[in-house]
Parts: sequence; structure tokens; C-alpha cells
Amino acid sequence: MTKRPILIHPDPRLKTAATPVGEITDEVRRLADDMLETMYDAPGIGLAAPQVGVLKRVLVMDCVKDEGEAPRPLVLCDPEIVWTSDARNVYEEGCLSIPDQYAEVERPAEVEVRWTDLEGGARRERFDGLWATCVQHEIDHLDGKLFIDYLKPLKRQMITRKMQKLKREKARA
Ligand code: K1U
Ligand code: ZN
Repeated sequence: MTKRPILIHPDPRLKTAATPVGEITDEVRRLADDMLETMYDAPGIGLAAPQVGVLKRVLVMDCVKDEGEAPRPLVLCDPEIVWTSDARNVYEEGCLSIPDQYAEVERPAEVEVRWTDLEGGARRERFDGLWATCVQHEIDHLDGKLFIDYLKPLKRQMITRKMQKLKREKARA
């Protein structure tokens, strides 16, 4: 397992729709392993392949919060939302590609998702709470969408400028 660098917004790869993985190969399994290592190290509760510069439809997540509870790493290849609840939920989201910036985003409270697992099996599960928020945030990444795209233009612009400054400073260091 290798930790990979996480792209920081703005980057054209974060605005590009990723392509389906199709068949599960060793390369996809290696990518998923690296993404889990990168996510846990960050630390984060989710990560999508475009965030590590790979434009493939793969995401990982683990929203287990309690210290005493066993981790539940999930790898979703080619995920599709097949049902959303009418009920909606507001959560203050963050993003590993937009460090230290948080904003409230409203999304469906529950979603049902279909995906392919690392053994090539078809999976389907209903998510709620933080899991539902996280899986929608990660599928947005696969479609080239960021949580700041839900914000008013002025707020989005302000965050983008902060990130440009951060990237300039990092490049100089
Ligand atoms: O996709 C990402 O950038 C990861 C992001 C996922 C996410 C967070 C909040 C709402 C929706 C999706 C993160 O993991 S940001 C870091 C974070 O939320 C966190 C970090 C440590 C402990 C608990 C949460
Ligand atoms: Zn994100």
C-alpha cells in the first residue's frame, strides 16, 4: 500500500468526469488499497480516485466514528445512485482537496447505491446519516463536482482564491 498525494482545488482533474473501470483488475485493486491508505492517513472519511489524479470511477469510504467500533472500509467501483429519499439532510462538509474549508450542504438524507466490489460482485446498499452524505460527496467527485459548487458564487470564489494562495505558498516552500 502506498500513500498518494491528494490534488488541491483548483485543478482541472477535479472538474473532469471520471470513466468507468469496467473489469476489476489488479491495477484497480492496487489503486483502491492506496486510496484507503491515503484516506486513513489524511485523515478522512472518504476519497475518490480523481482526488489522487486517477480519472476512474472508484471511491473508498469509512464513516465509522466511534473509537471502539471496528473500521468498515468500503470500496465502490462504478457506483450509481438508484434511489434517493424525499427527506433531506444538511451537513457541514469538508473536502481533502479543499483543506480547512467547511460549509453546509443539503442533500437527500438516504440513498440506495449499486456498485461493483473488488471481487467483481454486484452490490447494492441503502445508506443514511453521514454514510449517505459521504457517498454522495464522493460520487460528485467522480462527476467532476465539488461541494463548493453547491454554494453561492461569492462564497465559492472566496474559497477558490484561498486555495490558489495556499497552492502558491506550497509551491514556494
Ligand atoms: O472526499 C473528500 O474530500 C473526503 C471528505 C469526505 C466528506 C467529509 C464530510 C462530509 C462529506 C464528505 C473528508 O473526509 S474531509 C475530513 C473529514 O470529514 C473528517 C476527518 C477526520 C475525522 C472525521 C472527519
Ligand atoms: Zn471531497
